[in-house]
Amino acid sequence: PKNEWIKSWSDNGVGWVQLNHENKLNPLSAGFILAIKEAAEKFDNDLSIGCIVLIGSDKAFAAGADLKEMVKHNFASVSETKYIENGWLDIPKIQTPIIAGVKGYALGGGCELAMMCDFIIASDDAKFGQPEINIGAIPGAGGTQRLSRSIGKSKAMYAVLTGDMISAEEAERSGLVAKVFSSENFSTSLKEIALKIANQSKPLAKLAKQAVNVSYETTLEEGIRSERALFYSTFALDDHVEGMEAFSEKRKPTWKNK
Ligand code: CO8
Repeated sequence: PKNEWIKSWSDNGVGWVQLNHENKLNPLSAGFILAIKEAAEKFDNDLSIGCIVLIGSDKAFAAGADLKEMVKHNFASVSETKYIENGWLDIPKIQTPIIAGVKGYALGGGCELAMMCDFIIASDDAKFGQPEINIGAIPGAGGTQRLSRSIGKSKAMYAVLTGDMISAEEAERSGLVAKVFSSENFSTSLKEIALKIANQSKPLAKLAKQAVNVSYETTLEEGIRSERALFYSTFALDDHVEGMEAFSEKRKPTWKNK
């Protein structure tokens, strides 16, 4: 893992992971994605952390797979080295809420990495896209699947077949991005959102995340059954009792995180 390309720090229950490659476009090589995964998993295992945020540079969240590495691969080597299986598949398994904070480019693997997070907050200069078709490939780390589920078939097909970039404004309009902020307000607003989530009851936030994620993976009937089971399980938490009591006593809850 290329840990030297990661800057990570925690602040008031928020775990920050910054992609900090010397090339500000953050090309995602195999070693870099492993380091990103390790940094995120470290925060996921830290009980003081209630929200993880992935960010890049001012120029790019990440401009995709490291093309200087990818050019050396052939069919045998991508399967033998588990090019995608190593690292990429672990990021959606993070249980702590995880936000992608996107400034600049989020292209190819960079767009796929952002979509693996629970939601995306963008600066108004952000540019999303799956340009793989222009370099002799197609999206390979979930892009065709997550983009379709996020913005619908028509817009996903348009993006994947033209390779054109999607502006922050269009990304918000079509639901790829939860909120867009002007580049001056981006960092402060991202911090406020992360802090708000970090201050929720940690077990409740994880259950809520798990419940929403089921909607991606199964039928409506199965999803509703799963949601109900998770909802009933919240009644076993001290924080459920605290939330109910705080409401009747007209005060703010003090979460025990159990
Ligand atoms: N990988 C490696 N190096 C890159 C990459 C990249 N993805 N993107 C840019 N660079 C390098 C350039 O080669 C250049 O290096 P040098 O100075 O040595 O020539 C330097 O970064 C600066 O690049 P530009 O001069 O092009 O910078 P601009 O600001 O003019 O343009 C762009 C920025 C628009 C981002 C442009 O660089 C670009 O189009 N990059 C390629 C984007 C792309 O095609 N991404 C998709 C990659 S494919 C992919 O992600 C497949 C995903 C599959 C899963 C991932 C598995 C690991």
